[in-house]
Amino acid sequence: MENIVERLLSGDRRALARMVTLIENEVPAARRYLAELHRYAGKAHIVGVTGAPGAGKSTLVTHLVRELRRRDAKVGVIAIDPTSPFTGGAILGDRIRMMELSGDPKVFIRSMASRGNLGGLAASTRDVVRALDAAGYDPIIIETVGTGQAEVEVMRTAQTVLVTSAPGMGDDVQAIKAGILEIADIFAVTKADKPGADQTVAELAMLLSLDPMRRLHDKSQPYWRIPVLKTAAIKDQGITQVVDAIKEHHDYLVKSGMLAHRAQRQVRSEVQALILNSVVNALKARTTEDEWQKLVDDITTRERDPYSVASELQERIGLRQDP
Ligand SMILES: Nc1nc2c(ncn2[C@@H]2O[C@H](COP(=O)(O)OP(=O)(O)O)[C@@H](O)[C@H]2O)c(=O)[nH]1
Ligand SMILES: [Mg+2]
Repeated sequence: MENIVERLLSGDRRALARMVTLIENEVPAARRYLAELHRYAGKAHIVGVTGAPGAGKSTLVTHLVRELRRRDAKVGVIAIDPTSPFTGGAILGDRIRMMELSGDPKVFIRSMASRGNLGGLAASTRDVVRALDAAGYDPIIIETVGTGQAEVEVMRTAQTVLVTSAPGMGDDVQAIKAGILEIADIFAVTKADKPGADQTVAELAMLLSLDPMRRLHDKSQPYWRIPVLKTAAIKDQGITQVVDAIKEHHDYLVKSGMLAHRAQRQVRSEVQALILNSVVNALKARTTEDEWQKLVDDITTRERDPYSVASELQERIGLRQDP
């Protein structure tokens, strides 16, 4: 049998699907394959689509994929389900809608369950992106709900982040204020066929005008002005504008040197995360849950302190003590 890496690189979709499963199941061999794939990746534009549940992300993504196909792109989609992949009506709806596209050999769609620890989801998403990228998919779209630290972490993998917000979801604008604003490169007010879309656009534009970077930026440097676009996916309106904005943002990232800068930052955090992960795994392999519980109890009852416990455990996994 030919090597899975070679088959993936030659465009075999089954090999790619298999690789994604290996990544999801954290099969140790996956790392070896990914290490080989690394040098073939790095070409794709990675686009994150986030927003509250029901904001219209999946519908928008489906239409974006259609438009990208019209432009002859080979598109990858990673949809991160907040629940298990086989439950939930909305998610089933997503799957059916997206399945229409998955008959297309130049579209690869995969949904991943957001289980596991905080760093785990971001790491496996990054690995799936790497596999799709090496297989020649470009752009790669990652859809995830905009709530929770794990999702924000996932969005860091993206080079361009599209934040969606539907009209009449007042809390949504609040949520955006609370943190998503910093990661947004493009805003899309979805369901613009419904009343209140213009008001949501105005609210977002207001929020963006408060962006301090806008005043602080060096005028001689390229500057990205975050666009607020309106889409009515069910009427196929505003889709080409979003695809154009995604492309323009990519051009901006290249010209400003931000793409290279972000790539460097990504690599730093990835290597650190890999080390951290192996330390945590080594610790888990050498301590039983009972023992761990006992230590936690001792610290909470003040019989022991966290520093000496950490030192002891560090030593057990062969890590040098802090100076
Ligand atoms: N009126 C209207 N409804 C939409 C539009 N886009 C999506 N929806 C509906 O909004 C609901 C949630 O959409 P979905 O794409 O699953 O949202 P997600 O949870 O953010 O992925 C579904 O019932 C969609 O049919 C739109 O452009 N206009
Ligand atoms: Mg969805």
